[in-house]
Amino acid sequence: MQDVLKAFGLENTSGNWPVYSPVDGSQIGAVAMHTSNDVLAMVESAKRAFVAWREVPAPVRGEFVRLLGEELRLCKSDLGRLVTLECGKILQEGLGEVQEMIDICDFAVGLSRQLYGMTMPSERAGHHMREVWHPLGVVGVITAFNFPVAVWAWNAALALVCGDSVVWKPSEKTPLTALACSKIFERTVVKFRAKGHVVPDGLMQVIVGGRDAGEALCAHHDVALVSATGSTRMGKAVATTVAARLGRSLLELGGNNAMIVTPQADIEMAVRAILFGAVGTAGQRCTSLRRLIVHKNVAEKLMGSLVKAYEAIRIGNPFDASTLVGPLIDKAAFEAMQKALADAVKQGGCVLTGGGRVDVGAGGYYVRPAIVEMSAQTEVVSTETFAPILYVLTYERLHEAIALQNDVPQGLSSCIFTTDMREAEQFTSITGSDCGIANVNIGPSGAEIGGAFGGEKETGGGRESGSDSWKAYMRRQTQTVNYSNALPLAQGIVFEV
Ligand code: UN1
Repeated sequence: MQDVLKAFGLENTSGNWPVYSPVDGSQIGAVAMHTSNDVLAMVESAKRAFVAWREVPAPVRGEFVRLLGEELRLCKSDLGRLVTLECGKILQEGLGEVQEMIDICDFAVGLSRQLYGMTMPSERAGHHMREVWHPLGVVGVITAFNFPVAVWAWNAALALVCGDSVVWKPSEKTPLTALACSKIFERTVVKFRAKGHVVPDGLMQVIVGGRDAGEALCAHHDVALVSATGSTRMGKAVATTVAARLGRSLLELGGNNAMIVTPQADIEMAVRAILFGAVGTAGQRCTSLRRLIVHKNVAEKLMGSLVKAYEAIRIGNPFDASTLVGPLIDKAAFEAMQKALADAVKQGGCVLTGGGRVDVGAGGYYVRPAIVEMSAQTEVVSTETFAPILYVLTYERLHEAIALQNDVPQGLSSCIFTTDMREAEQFTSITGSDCGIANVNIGPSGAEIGGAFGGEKETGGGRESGSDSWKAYMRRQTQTVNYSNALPLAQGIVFEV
């Protein structure tokens, strides 16, 4: 384990905040927590950095992000392993997360030569109207433990090509991966400067802190955008604080993602997708599959194969290549799972498999993923529990299944398994899924970075990563230039002396 920390010079960290690995519960380091005053100083320096960085031409900023992507390629294996060590996801997923960082860097590099504005015809002769996108300012990024590095990269890669500076508050459960990213960033700065380019100090800073530090970041009037990923409860607090000063927020919050399996589905494919979606990352993705809405005619067949597949899942050390499910992040996550299971039973549910703690011969909270049959979409089913619990409901008519799928407070990701194009089109139509993401014959998790990522309702409405999400990191200016000798007014208004 130590060698992974050594790769980033983090083998001898010290401070008042201990850091534990969920793999075996051992302490792997300690960090010094920043105070709210530290946050104020960081925002000040980020503001100075922004003022310099915004003047660097966007394609040159893109060159910086290209080098960042190169650095990430060089340390993909080390960083992937550190992610596994600190947040417990299996190594394949740890590496996948770093790949997601590399992908967004590539995307942002291309974007740095685009950032397109529009021109539009003016109603006035000799006038030119256009829309220009300018850098926005300091971007505050708040991330969760479950994607400790990729979500930072989605935000940072875009913010940097857009000409912004970044102050990042990672989860206090995963500060070491954040410090590793900061080292990777510094290596990039050295290489970029060696090429003769200017990078202002303070362009990207990491706050190691708790709730008070996050609050100080959100409340600061010099933070133009707060991009926050985490629970709906956290998002509501962030949104309120940022809105109180009329700042901008981009929220990517809880999901309660469903899959509809119709009688026309390829059942074998559905089973594989359910496994990855519901037990992958030990059910700790915001896109994890939490609800299965299956047609009553195929329920028995599907559930038979699924329970069998669940019972064969290898649970254990996330570094072992054969493991599919690693540990939960901590004891609190385990307790939340047990509480949800008890509530589900009280609300009429029947646990078909799993739910208990698994002894893998090390510390850590390892669990057997659970499937719970429900007769109704009760309160516990409508709540996001960050653990591998899959609730199963049945339906008879597709519109009922879609209504069930939409009848939760969250609106992140959704999917349907069917080979019938009518069903697939109905699901993705205006009257279909109300989520930000709607997939056909693909599970709800594992989105590519090219699409806009995020969801509706209590998921917060923000969009990150691909498509035109970059616009959130810039300010739009409408410009009208009069190159004539006259001064005609819009709407034909006459205003003569
Ligand atoms: C998250 O869980 O916060 O689509 C992000 C996915 C990943 C990102 C998940 N690309 O599952």
